[in-house]
Parts: sequence; structure tokens; C-alpha cells
Amino acid sequence: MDKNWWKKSVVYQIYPRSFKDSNGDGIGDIKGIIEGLDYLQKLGINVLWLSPIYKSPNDDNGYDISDYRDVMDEFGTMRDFDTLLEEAHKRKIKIIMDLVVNHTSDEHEWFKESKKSKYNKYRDYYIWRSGKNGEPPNDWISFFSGSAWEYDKTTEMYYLHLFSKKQADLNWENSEVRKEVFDMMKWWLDKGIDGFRMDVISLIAKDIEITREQDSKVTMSIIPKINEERVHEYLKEMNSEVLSKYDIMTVGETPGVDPEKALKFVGESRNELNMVFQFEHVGVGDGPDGKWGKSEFNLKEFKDIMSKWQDALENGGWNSLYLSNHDQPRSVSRFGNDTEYREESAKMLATCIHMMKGTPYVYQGEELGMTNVKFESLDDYRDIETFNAYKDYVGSGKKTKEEMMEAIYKRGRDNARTPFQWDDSGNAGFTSGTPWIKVNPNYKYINAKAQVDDENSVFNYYRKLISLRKQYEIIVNGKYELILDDDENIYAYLRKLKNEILLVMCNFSDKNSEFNLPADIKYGKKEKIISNYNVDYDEIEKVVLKPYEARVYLLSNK
Ligand code: TEU
Ligand code: CA
Repeated sequence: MDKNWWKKSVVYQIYPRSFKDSNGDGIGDIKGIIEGLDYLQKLGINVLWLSPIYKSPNDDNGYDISDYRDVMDEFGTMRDFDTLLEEAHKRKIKIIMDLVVNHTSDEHEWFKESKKSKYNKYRDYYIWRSGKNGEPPNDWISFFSGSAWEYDKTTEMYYLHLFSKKQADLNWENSEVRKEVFDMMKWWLDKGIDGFRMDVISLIAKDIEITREQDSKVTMSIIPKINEERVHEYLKEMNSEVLSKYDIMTVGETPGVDPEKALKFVGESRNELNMVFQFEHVGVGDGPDGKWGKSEFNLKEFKDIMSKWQDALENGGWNSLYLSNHDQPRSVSRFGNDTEYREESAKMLATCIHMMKGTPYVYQGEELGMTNVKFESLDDYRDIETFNAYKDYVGSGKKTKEEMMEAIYKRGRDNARTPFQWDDSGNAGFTSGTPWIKVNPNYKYINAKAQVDDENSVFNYYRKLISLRKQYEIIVNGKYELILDDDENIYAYLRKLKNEILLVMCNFSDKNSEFNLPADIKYGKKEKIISNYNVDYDEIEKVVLKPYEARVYLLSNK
């Protein structure tokens, strides 16, 4: 088996809660995923990334884990998981799990012990500090609004939580904690899983003593002071203790990391991770208020960010390629046009990402062109990040209710968490019960059943794109080169390998846009390998691209 199989793979992310409900309780489950495997095999994906399925009170929908070695009741049993793994492997689909070890749930046994007393064996599994004059130990803030410190009256101290107060940060300084994590990882790997996505792994080592006001260089508005050397020390230890012993793939979720820092995580000689999820492109156009503030998508900025990452990781690194996940709004709504040109722009965005150098990630429903949702009432939302932000912005008067709802419509995480749209029957075929979150009303015309047998559907466009990666080595290994750098509407780039050039043209605008092939691009033969408009042409010197038109050509100089 080629040890770099993950470089040739396309990963599909499942948010189990919203994928498919097999028992009518309104919550997606593992048996539902098993029922969906044939659909995924038809799409042609090679790896499944499961968002957390472990025991959890679901304060943050499974990203608050209370038992790493058991399956949450709502999703089924460990036996169901073993069946899923076996059925996926039968279909040549690998499975990677979500490793959430920056924090545990406050209902984890370790934390229940830790909070009992300052002298408890588990006390130093977490990060406890005394307050100052009734105030938290320092000015750190949570990703989910408010202070990152929660007072616990049992021992009259505060514990750190970068996310919700029910997600207590683990103390990675403690070698006991690292050993517990490494043992748990081996336990899952020995069951036969194929790797891990590592939740906020760039945040696991903090310099608690450095306050926000002292550290004006905070890379993102809310990331605290991270001890980068320690993070890499811990990942090298994880690699030598665990990762290096298995034929697996690893992808770190690394908020606040730029390409230079990323190379320290993914450089082949680093013996840490295979790739990381960066956040620069999904934050394009954001101001100081991040996702909740004003944001103007700017293609030039987007092209610069993507090209910077392609170039920086070209030698010895590897990119992950994504526009969607369970934390981001639907890509066709964020970067494309989810009304008049929904299908064209969904296909164009997929082309832009899948033809780059790296491993593409498809988030459930992205392959159907699923869109953002607008629920009238805040009560229809479910995400703790949304509720806390609403309280923070509206409670403080920074935003009106209407302004905050608009911000939620644009960038709230529940946009990506409405149930997968299987068909046009009640609740989109997701459940026979009442869904844990309402279905997007557009399921009537955006659903898998309507697309799987339609050659021109977004689904079948993704299926073709994914198959191209297996057919053309240039897509996996070709060197990336941006062209038409300053064009405000067209994103065009090349991939070069030996005597071939892949030419990728993507019109990001709802207007016709003129493409002129740079004069220095010489070729003999040309072959159109995919396009999202069904017209027969193969002119490439001077082309008027239609709204959201994408075309890919293979040029060779023989
Ligand atoms: O997300 C980490 C992260 O950076 C989030 O703050 C995310 O960027 C933000 O929610 C975007 O609005 C990971 C998981 O993907 C997320 O689902 C969890 O809520 C979070 O960690 C805590 O585990
Ligand atoms: Ca269920």
C-alpha cells in the first residue's frame, strides 16, 4: 500500500447528528451512516472523517467528550461502530476519527475528580488558577464569548476553558495527560481506524501567564498566547509514541496558523502531522469582529491567500483543501451564489478547490449544493456558539437583534448542521421523527434523490471531479502557478508536471468575464477534461466565461 495514500484521496466529512437517523428519534446515528455508505461509494470518496461520536453531554454537539472509549447513546453502540468500520473497509473507504484532546467535557471522570480537591490525583489534568480580588486569573476570553475562566466554588479556584464552560482545557504539561491521550489513540487505532482529525491541536500548549493586553500580537481576535515550541514537542512525542506505528493519515485543525507555521506541523522531516486545516481563506474579508462583523468577500484577497498556501507548502509540505465544514457556513452561500446561479457556482467552487494541490475535503451536503438557512426565530437554532454570541452582542448593545440575526444567517454554524437532504419526503428523508434541528425548507428541490441519477447534477459533477484525481497524476503532483493575478472576477491557475499543463479557469462573478490566455503559455495539444456548462467549445486563447463558469483543460506540448 502506498504510504502516501492520503495524497491521492478525497475525504468526506460526516456530522453524524445531521447525516441520517435510522431509529426515528430525530438524531442522526451510526446505523444511518451505514445506510448511507452506498451513496458515498457512488460519489467515489476514499476516506470518511467522522465528527465526534464519543459519549458526550452534547453541550457542543460531541466536541465535549465525557468518555473517549465509548459511543454516545444518541448515536448507538460500539458494536454499531465496529460494523460501520467493517462495512466502510469492505467498500475501500477508510475512516478517520475526530480527536478532541485540547479539552474534555466537565462531565468526564477526570474532571469530576479534578474539581473535588486541590490534592486530587487528577487535579493537574486541567488548568486551575486562583482569581484576583474576585476576578478571573487573567483577561483571556473564550471562543464562545465571555471569560475563558470558570469559577468553581468547591476549591474556590478557576479552571480554563477556551470554548464552552463545559469544555475544560486539558493540561498538556502533565505527562500523565499525554500518556492517557496516547493510550486512547492506540486503543482506537488498534480497532483498525485509519487516522485522526485533531481538534484545535495548535492550541494545546498555552502561556497562561501572558495576558491579552500584554500580547497585542494575538494572531486572531480571540486566540490566547500559545506556546508553539511546546505544541511541537507534544506532537513529536505523539508521533513517536503513536502515529509512526500505524499506516494512517493525520490532519490538524490549526486556527491562527500561517503557512510558515504550518510547515512546522506538516513538513515531511518534522515527523508530526500530514496536513493542517488553515483558517485564513474562510476568514477572507473579515474585520476585527471576525465572523460576526462586517465581511466583504474579495476574490483578489482569496486568490492571494490560496496561492500563498499552495506555494509555501509546495516543497515538503501538503495542503488540505476545503471551503465547507460543520463550523463554516455553506460554501455556495459564502463564496458563490445560492440563488440564480446556485448549481453553476457550486460546481465552479468545487472545481477551483479540487484541481489544486492537496487533499480535498467534501462536507456532507456540499456535493448537493446545499445552502445556508434562515430560521425566523432564535429558538430554531441549536449552536452554543450562536447563543453565547447573541447574548454577548445583543446583551451588550453592540448589535440589535435584527443585526445579530443577519450575522447568524451569514456565518452561523447551524447553516451547515441542518439535516442532510436525502429526498423530497417529510424531513428530507433524514428522519421519520422530529429532527433535532429543522430541515432547510429548500429540501423539496435540493436533495440526493433528485441528483444521483441526473448527469448534470452537482452530485455527478463532484463524482466526476473526484474521479479525475484518480485519472490524472498532474492533479495530485503538478506544481501550482497562479495566472491572471490581478483579475477581480476570474481565478485562473496552472498545474505543471513534466510536459503537461493543467489550465483551470473559474469565473467567480455573476457577469460574463473575459479570459485571455497569457502569451507565454505554449502548448500543442489541448483536451477539455471538465466544465460546468454543457457547451461544446475548446477555444482557450480568448474566452468569455459565463457567470460562475469553470473549465479545466489538459495542455501538452507534443
Ligand atoms: O473548532 C475550533 C474553532 O476554531 C472554532 O472556534 C471555529 O473556528 C469557530 O467555531 C468558527 O466559528 C473546533 C471544532 O471544529 C468546533 O466544532 C468546536 O466547537 C471547537 O473546536 C471546540 O471543540
Ligand atoms: Ca437516531
